[in-house]
Amino acid sequence: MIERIVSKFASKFHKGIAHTKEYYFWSKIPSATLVKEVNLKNFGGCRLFVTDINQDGIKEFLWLQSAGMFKSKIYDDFPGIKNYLDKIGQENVFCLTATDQDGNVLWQIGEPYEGENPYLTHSPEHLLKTGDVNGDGIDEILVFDAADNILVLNPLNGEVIQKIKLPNDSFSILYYIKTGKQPKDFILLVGVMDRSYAPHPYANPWLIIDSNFDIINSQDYIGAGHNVLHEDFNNDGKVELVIGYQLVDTKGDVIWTTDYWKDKEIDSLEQHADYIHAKKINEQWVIAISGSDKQYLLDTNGKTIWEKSLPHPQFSIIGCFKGEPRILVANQREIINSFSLAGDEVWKGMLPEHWPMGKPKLANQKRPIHSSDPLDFIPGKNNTDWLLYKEGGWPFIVDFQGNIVMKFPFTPHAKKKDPTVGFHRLNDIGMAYEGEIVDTDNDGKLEVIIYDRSYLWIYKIDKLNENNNEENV
Ligand SMILES: [Ca+2]
Ligand SMILES: [Ca+2]
Ligand SMILES: [Ca+2]
Ligand SMILES: [Ca+2]
Repeated sequence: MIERIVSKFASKFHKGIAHTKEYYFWSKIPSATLVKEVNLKNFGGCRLFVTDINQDGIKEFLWLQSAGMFKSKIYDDFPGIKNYLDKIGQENVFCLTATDQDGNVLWQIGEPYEGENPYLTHSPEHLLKTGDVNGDGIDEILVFDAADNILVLNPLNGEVIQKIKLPNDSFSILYYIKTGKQPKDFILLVGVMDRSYAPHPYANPWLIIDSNFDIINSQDYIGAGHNVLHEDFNNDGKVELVIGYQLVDTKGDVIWTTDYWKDKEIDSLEQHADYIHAKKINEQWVIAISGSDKQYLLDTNGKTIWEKSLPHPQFSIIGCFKGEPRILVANQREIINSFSLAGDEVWKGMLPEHWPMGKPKLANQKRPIHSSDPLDFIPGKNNTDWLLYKEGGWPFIVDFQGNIVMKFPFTPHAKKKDPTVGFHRLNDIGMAYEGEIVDTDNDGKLEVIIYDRSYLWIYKIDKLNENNNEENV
């Protein structure tokens, strides 16, 4: 009995020390400045898109409520997903609301979700893009509906001016890509985020749609995954696409396959490109690919500079730490690594979970977040860049070597109401926080927007560069 009491006391004592240490650690981290909090009422979305919809020089907010890739019936056979959808009675979630930066509604299409439990979503980040499709100089809004259409919307009032019918409901990635200077010189690249219909491998096929909204190509690509790049990678004045491990022209033809995967069989589920990022360093493109079981760094000709086996690299981004290029890799199930351009590991660690207002009760899994973009890039001055980290709860800013450099003050509205039905990934039911890096007030400096489905907070982060200046003096 006494032993039990002593052990209980010791456990409480250790927890107390850990809590005090954590409190002390965060108290030393500089704070961003909260400039605005906005109640999102019933229109708050799982994803925010920021764009100047009426071309008056002031950015507006587009709030999307959608099931993301789970809009496809292909997931109806997945027990965990089906179970949640059936329990809460979710179907056909689709609502897009345009607001000003104070949350005043400008227009809305669809009906706001009114269910008692949060709707389920996954990877809604590529569901909406903007681009001029009719040559009038104004960018239309292109967005997937809850079925198998892309809607083209008048950005001034949300009116549907075109409906592009897709072959099925598995498509949930969209890019608008300019291919030349004329109004008709653009393509829409449309892809599958995850599960595909037979006979296509995982995250395939990819469609190229021309300016007449005709599908001019449909093709499977090796290792296709959750995002693509479009840049002039070979300096010939034309845009190329990186889809999976292949460089592709804007007609869909393959220019190269990276040497590692040339003439080899790939397991498209276990080895696809989870995330692709590229950067020009000394006038040469380098392409970082997080490939599910390996991390790759490629040159612009598709040659592997280095590759490493890691515990499920999910996301990688190229940035700068004190003037040195760094490739930061976030692994899905374990650690984060930072590599030099040559492939030397310069840091390895785990960023902490951070729930200053308490962790939602149904968070029954350790680090239960698995998003396609766990970190947002914040370009810095003086050759140091930063990242907004969103996978550990309430976001914070880190540098490219895992140092925590800024925290965000929060209001009581940041505390989550516990849902009555749990889902294993907190962010899929809106129990985590999203972020966007945007110059909201056009002062030439970036702000951080943190949001959930109920509230938005805008922060000034100017102290980052100030602190950085001091460090370099
Ligand atoms: Ca505007
Ligand atoms: Ca237009
Ligand atoms: Ca090119
Ligand atoms: Ca600004």
